[in-house]
Amino acid sequence: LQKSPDQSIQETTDALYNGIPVPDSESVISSIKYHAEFTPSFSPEKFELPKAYYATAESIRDMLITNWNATYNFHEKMNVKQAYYLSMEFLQGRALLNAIGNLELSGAYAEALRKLGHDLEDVARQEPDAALGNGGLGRLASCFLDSLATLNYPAWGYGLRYKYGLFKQLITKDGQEEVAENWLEMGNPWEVPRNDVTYPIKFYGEVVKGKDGHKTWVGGEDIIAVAYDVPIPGYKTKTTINLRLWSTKVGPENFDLHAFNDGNHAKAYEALKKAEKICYILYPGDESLEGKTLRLKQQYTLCSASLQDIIARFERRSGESLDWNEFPEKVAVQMNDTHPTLCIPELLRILMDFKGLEWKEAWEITQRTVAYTNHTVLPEALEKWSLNLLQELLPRHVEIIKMIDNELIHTIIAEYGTEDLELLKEKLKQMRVLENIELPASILELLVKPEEITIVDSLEENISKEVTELPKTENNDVDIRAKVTFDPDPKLPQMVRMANLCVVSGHAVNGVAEIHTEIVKNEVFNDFYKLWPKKFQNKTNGVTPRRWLSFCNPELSKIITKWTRTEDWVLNTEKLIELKKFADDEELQSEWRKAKRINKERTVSFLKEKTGYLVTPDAMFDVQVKRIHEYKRQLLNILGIVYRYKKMKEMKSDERKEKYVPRVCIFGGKAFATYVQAKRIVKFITDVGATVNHDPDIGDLLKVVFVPDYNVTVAEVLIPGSDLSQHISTAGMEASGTSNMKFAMNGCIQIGTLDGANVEIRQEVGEENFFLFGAEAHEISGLRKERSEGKFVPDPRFEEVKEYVRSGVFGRYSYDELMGSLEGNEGYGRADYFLVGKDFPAYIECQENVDNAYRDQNKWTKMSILNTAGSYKFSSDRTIHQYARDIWRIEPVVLP
Ligand code: B1H
Repeated sequence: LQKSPDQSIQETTDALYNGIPVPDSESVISSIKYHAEFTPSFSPEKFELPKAYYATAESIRDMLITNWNATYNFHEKMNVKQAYYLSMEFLQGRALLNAIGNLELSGAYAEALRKLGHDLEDVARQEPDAALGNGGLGRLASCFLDSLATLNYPAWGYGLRYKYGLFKQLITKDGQEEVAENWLEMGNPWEVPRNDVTYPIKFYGEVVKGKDGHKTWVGGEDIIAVAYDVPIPGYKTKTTINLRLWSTKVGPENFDLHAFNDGNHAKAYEALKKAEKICYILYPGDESLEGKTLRLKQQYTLCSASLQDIIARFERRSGESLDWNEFPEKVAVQMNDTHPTLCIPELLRILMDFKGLEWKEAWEITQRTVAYTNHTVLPEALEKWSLNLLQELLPRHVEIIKMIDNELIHTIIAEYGTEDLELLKEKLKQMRVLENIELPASILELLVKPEEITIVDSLEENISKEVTELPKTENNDVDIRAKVTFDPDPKLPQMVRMANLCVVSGHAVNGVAEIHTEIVKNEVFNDFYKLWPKKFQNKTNGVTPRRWLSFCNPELSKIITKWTRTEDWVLNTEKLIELKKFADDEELQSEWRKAKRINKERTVSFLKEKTGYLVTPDAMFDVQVKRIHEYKRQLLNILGIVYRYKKMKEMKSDERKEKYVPRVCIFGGKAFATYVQAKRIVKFITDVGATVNHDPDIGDLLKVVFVPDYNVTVAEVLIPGSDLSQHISTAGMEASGTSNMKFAMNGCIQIGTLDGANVEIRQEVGEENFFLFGAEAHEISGLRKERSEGKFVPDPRFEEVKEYVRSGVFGRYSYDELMGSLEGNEGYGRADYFLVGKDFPAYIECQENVDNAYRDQNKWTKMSILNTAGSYKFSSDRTIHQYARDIWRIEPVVLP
């Protein structure tokens, strides 16, 4: 009997919902056919790949929706405490194979599509990469969502639905070129617009004070945020959580019909354009930010819409028994870096101005609700906003931020006392939320005798009556005031420090790897750490073993399952430790090598397709893929390659082959469009490749390939197919890194510095299975000082390699700036701030050790196995359990 498509969808979803083993390929076929016919976005005659993709995705989405609704309803009914992960970035990548994999329907879908004339892999390749993020920070958010769903935690993600995600990178003869990528062009089968979930968002305007002292923010620009929901399925569970992305539009009242009727179309659409612009594009800065109005509008849109939504849900779930003091018992808000900081004043504003709470109560509730994750200690990445810009755009929030600053000032005074005014002044200067802004008069009143005060403040309401009425004294006023406060420097901008705001307001502050958290506690936020030591925690990052091992590396996964005798490792990565026992087993080693070989062959075809270069899988694949940044030191890598090339050229053919292991050096990563130095590095790498790859003396001994447009999907191919991966940042500068974890899981050995999570990876996989080199974090400032004092003596090999580059071997492009940046040459920037010269000799020597280790394939394979075994700790499941237990205090909820 032929089932109607509706029937089969129902059966499929029922089966899933009731935990009945998987639907068969026949019901999958009906559901795909149904969508091909009844969810039309393509012409009816054909069933070609794009259409097959959409129909397949829609058929999967049907199943997700059933679980998604069930999850939502159950959470609603149980009224459990829920965590909300607020992030300006979610780097989701492709969803189809992930969803099919999490639902354990790979077999059924592959078979169904085969019967329909297509290959599942080909169909999956039709999906654009959802790149609503820049790099590690955004990808971490996406891994967290996968773990939250998998572990049945009641949690949601909140973000923005950018029309254009991260730019697409083209590599031309001039280096990197950026083009916009319209990932939504063909429609997005994974999102559900919720036209009934909208919130008003205001910008500009002014604050008016009613007779009762009640503040209202009026006037300005009004727009509307609309929810788009994306289902996030867990692995082997019905739990399907929600990623809510906001888009922006205007209400009909904002369309100027009069202007339109008068023929002034530009004016008619003005408000509309302004609103839509907000979610137009992801800011492509990684670890740096320009203080632009549009970015601030984006941040506020995320915070305001999400908080209004969370509060509405809390009120609805509370019903009759609404009690605002219960809010932190039901809601945990996690801020992914400082980008969503505005949710702090926004929560306070709603509680005070709309729910009628007093400051003290609202402040306490807010502190118990929000927590902050720090992802970087690079000074240029610590977000600050101009007070003027904030004042103009969000006047009420600035009042509230000043109140928070005031609370902090009181805490600082209580801590340091008023005896040593110089010390106090210093601490206030460093710790306040507001930078370069006069102390409120009410504070001055506390610090000095009334007759010594000059009134200086702007914050009218903080000046108590007694103080304003004090006679101003002539003698010594200014001097005494200068002791306790500091005059704002009119030449310097007045700023709001978002990280300080987060640290004061959050009940928890966490770093993302042990060494990073130590730096956060002992350096960057040391003053705050001394005030509130218990607030500070470490939560070492993790990655989802579903996407980053099970699905991207089926070859290796099969072997792991065979030798650990269970598929359990996908959920309990501790099971990977079992592999240690067999690290010397010849049979496992041979299977392991075969799997790596298959993955490398896949990389070979991929590189051929994307770059035209044909490389041999017999060579060692040496990979560095990440955003291009000076601190990540792609320059150290490429200079090491250049040195190797130079030495090879100086040798006779036989000698060369004797000394060097054949290598394919693979680079990938995007440079921020206006980061000139990073773009020079991209150009340099491609130039080296162009020379080396065509050098007949060298042949397969050395190849240098820059893979264009590195993204999640590219990573899923490159990581399983690499032998060696590089994580070589200047120590102390990479907060964690997460690709290092993915490489370890996939049995790649690392060459790296003692930085970020490398430290913990090395601990887990064993020192002998990690190639370590370079200066350590505690040495860096001393080394920089030494350098600036002209005491650093560079290794002759470093001088040699720079000279070689300058001689023009790699073409006519001027490398003076790039090489100059590595020297104490004022004209070219920072006198090797990232210590490439210092670490260069250690690096090339370490690379020789790598060669030697690789020659012994049994040894290498053992190291590879031990890397996978030791990677168990770096599952984001572990990380999420720790956040849930130590910060959010939420419990898993398993659907009945
Ligand atoms: C990380 C960022 C970041 N840290 C500003 N900070 C951005 C800063 O658009 N912006 O303005 C975007 C991103 N990203 C990364 O976070 C760290 O560098 C990695 O070391 C870390 O692994 C990752 C996740 O914690």
